[in-house]
Amino acid sequence: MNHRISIIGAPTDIGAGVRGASMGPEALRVANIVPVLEGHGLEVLDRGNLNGPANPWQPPKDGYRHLNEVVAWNKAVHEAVHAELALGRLPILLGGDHCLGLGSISAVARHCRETNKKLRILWLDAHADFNTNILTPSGNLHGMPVACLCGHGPQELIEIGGQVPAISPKWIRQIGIRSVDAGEKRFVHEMDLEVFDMRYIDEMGMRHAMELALATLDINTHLHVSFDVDFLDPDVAPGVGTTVKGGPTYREAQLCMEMIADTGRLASLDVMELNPALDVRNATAEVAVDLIESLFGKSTLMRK
Ligand code: 6HN
Ligand code: MN
Ligand code: MN
Ligand code: MN
Repeated sequence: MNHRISIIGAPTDIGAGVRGASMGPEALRVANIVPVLEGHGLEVLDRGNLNGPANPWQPPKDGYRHLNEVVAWNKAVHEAVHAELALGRLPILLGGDHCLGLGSISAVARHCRETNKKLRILWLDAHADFNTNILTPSGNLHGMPVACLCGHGPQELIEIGGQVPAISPKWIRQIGIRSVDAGEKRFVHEMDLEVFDMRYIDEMGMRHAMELALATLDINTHLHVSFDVDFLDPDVAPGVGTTVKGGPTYREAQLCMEMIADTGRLASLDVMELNPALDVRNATAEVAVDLIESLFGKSTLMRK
């Protein structure tokens, strides 16, 4: 794995339905994300925070809330993430809400085109984030980034990566899903997304789900993890805007991260939707940092 890490903060809640994810980057820094990663022998550069428009807190227009502002933030994220990849570094995007996964992953996809890499995306989330302006019950763009990446969304957003669609649905594996809107569910099936939902994890276990999600990686694969903190059970991680009961336990989440680490293929990461305004003494930020530590190789004594 690349040992040169760049942290990029994107302090906005522009795509969310609840305010507060804009404070996520600072809460993750307070929870020691930088020294924790340095403690594992990684070289960490904190690039500071990106800038973008304020949240005007307006109702949706044509099924999209704050579309212009979401485009501006995603352009900033796209350029920042791509710049770090071009320098040969491993970017960690600290959100911010999950609409920014579009900017981040479109940058990763562009980098993979430029360097002839295969791309595999693990989408760890309670939600599929596969809505469109027609299907959405909320108009919130953090419910739409996966659809946008697959080419279904407003032109100014889907074209940010320079190629439409930015990715193929075949490159994604979704894990932990347990809240999908009715129209969104039909669209997930229509596009044939590979989803390891909570029912699957209950029946088959996290280990089997991850074995399948990580199958067919090879030496030429760029592995991107988009970690929506609401992936976790709310008992473990209350500090998110859209909690959904019945998520992975602390140990299941650790196993998920450890199995990703074991592949040695992790090459970029998003840590999204942490909402310090809803957290309890920064506990969710600390759990997120703990899991990120496992993602970068912390393991129990049984392994070297
Ligand atoms: N997230 N499916 C709901 C919506 O409004 O589209 C919730 C989306 C949540 C998005 O947590 O990143
Ligand atoms: Mn440690
Ligand atoms: Mn999400
Ligand atoms: Mn979510």
